[in-house]
Amino acid sequence: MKTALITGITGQDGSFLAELLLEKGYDVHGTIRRSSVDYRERIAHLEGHPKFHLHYADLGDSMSIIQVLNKVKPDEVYNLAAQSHVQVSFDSPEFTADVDATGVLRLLEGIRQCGLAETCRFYQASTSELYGKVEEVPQNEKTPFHPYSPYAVAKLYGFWIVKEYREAYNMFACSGILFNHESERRGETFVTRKITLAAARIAQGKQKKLLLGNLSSLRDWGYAKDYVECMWLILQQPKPEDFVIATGEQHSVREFCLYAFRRAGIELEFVGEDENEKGIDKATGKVVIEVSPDFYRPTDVVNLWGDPTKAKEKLGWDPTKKTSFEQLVNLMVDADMAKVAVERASEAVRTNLAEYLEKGIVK
Ligand code: NAP
Ligand code: G4F
Repeated sequence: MKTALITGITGQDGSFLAELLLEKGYDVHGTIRRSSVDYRERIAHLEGHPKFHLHYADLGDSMSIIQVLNKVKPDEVYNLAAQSHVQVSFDSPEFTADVDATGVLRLLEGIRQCGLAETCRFYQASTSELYGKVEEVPQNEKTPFHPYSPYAVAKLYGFWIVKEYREAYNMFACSGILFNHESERRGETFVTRKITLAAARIAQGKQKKLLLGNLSSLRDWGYAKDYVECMWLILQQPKPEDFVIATGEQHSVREFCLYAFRRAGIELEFVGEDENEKGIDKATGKVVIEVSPDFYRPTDVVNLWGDPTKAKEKLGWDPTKKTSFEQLVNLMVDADMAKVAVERASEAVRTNLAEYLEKGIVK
């Protein structure tokens, strides 16, 4: 029976990967950070499982990493921990570099110093952001990198240090160059989730408008649950290699809005250009989407489109047999429609309660 250590287990991908590995019979260990609020929502359903274990560790803290590696002695390490928000990396570039670049080094060196280099396989959560200001379309494993944000520059270091440890110390260390992958568990400030939540709230009369940045940005969006399967497959190969994981399909932010609002029951029409572009509810004529330069980035990556041929051939992973773009949008909107409906119900209860308290009906 294998033992896996997942850093970033509380995140979108960490939670799906933990589920997958538990299903495969692994002993699953994850690292968490202390926080003053509860942030374990995505893994709460796994706590109490006999093969699920959590440890405090931070990628900024070598001692905590060494301690957990020594204790767990994993057969596989999946390094998913990161400051993963591109826009935030412009505000916190040094923190992003410490976690997303030096953090990878701390983990690799920790594996070596704990005497696990020969037995432990290592997966690094690399990213299509490495292609940044893209030099060709679509992008594959041979496309030159041109990182275009502090996040991408930090992740580029992570990519190269993994390659270095593979070559210098013969470690089974690989990077998955994953294109954007989303889900009902996606953080609420990434564009897809921001749109599906807003579509649900606007459809249920809870929000009036959605403010977005660059509507023309193009992404290759897949479903996170399908992508964590590739992380595992990459570590089961006969030799360590890097892989692009993508759907091979590209859509704009504007198009994502059209599909999401339609699923929520609102037909949209876009009018105007650039900062004056607006999304209008065709049925009511109301403006429900506006562009705000607050969400523009100093440098924006606008043309990501992955070529998953190598993954298809070597991993046997075929994105055409996985969740489609429309299915992804639909499942996200459906989950948010349900979430918002409950929010409304509990809010209504609170409102009624306040009223009842005021009238002395409830004491
Ligand atoms: P996410 O939801 O933002 O999760 C990030 C995880 O990293 C969280 O568990 C977070 O813990 C943890 N973390 C942050 N800083 C840390 C630190 N200093 N020490 C230890 N843990 C830390 O991200 P995701 O979407 O699941 O992505 C997983 C990984 O894949 C990330 O490395 C991301 O950069 C990369 N990636 C993502 C995509 C995508 O489209 N989702 C595409 C390519 C690559 P807290 O809960 O405590 O904050
Ligand atoms: O959803 P996003 O914030 O994701 P982004 O920047 O592509 O990064 C995500 O995917 C990467 C893989 O390529 C990961 F490595 C990374 O960790 C993260 O998971 O933005 C997507 C696009 C951008 O071009 C952005 O400018 O959407 C555009 N956008 C337009 N309006 C917006 C908004 N992005 C956000 N977050 N919020 C907006 O209001």
